[in-house]
This record gives sequence, C-alpha cells and structure tokens, in this order.
Amino acid sequence: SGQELRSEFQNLGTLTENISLCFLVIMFPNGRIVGEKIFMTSGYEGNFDSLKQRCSQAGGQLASPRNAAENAAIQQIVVLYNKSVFLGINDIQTEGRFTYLNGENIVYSNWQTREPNNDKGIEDCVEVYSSGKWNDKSCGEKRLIVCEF
Ligand code: 289
Ligand code: CA
Repeated sequence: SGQELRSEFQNLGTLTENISLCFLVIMFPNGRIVGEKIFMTSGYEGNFDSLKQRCSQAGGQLASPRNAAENAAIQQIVVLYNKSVFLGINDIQTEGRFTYLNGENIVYSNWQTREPNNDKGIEDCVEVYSSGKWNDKSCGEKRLIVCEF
C-alpha cells in the first residue's frame, strides 16, 4: 500500500542518515553526540572567519549550543584538547546583542562572571573555557574548531 511504501522510504531515509552519522563519527572520532546533534573537532585552529568557513565547507556549522547539555559536550572537547574554542555566536552586527550565525538572538548562554565585557571595545566573538564558561573575545584570535552536524 501507499502507506507501507511511504514508511519503507522513511526507514530508508533514516538508514541513510544513520550511515552518514556513522561515517562522520568514524572520520572524526573526537565527537560528542547530544540528541540530534554531533559536535566534532578536526584539531584545526584558526580565527573566527576561518573556523566558520571550514565548518560550513564540511557541511556543518560552528558549534552553537542551545542548552546546557550541548554546552557540556563542547566543554568536554575543550578539556580533551586543552584548547578553548570559538562558538557560532557573536555580536558583530549589534554590540551587546549576541546571535547565532543565522542572526537569531541566543536562547542560552553560560557567561563567566563579569562577561561579556567587550574588553578594549574589540570583543565580538565567544570562546569557551575548560570550565565551560563563556568569554567574549576578539574574533581575530585563533581558537580550536568545533563544528556541529
Ligand atoms: O584581551 C583581553 C582578553 O584576553 C580577556 O582578558 C581578561 O581575561 C578579561 O578581561 C576578558 O574579558 C578578556 O576577554
Ligand atoms: Ca571578554
């Protein structure tokens, strides 16, 4: 029946998605799975623009945690590599209004005490410390890449 066919195709869709996920996990073992998202690093370090570009080139985007569980997954990668990362969050467009890369206002944050402080007026990007806390930082600094897929 049409319904059976449709559900077979849906299964097939899920299967292909799962195979793609397995492929990604094998290619990038340094990943963390949270719900529907996978956070992964390749070990590359660069400034915000180059991290953003590399993630989208890989078919993902720069890690953009929307809750504490996602932030904890990113924190684990920071601890594993002992290197801070840049998130896919910034206030480049409007100072003091932090958004995701699509321009949406952030729905979750985990700022360190007294942050964001826009130190010297040049801090529009967001780094994650090994504590999982956030600091606004100059986008020109080099940080570890973590993409989400
Ligand atoms: O250049 C200043 C930064 O390295 C950081 O210095 C201190 O940790 C704090 O003032 C941070 O807010 C600042 O981003
Ligand atoms: Ca700061």
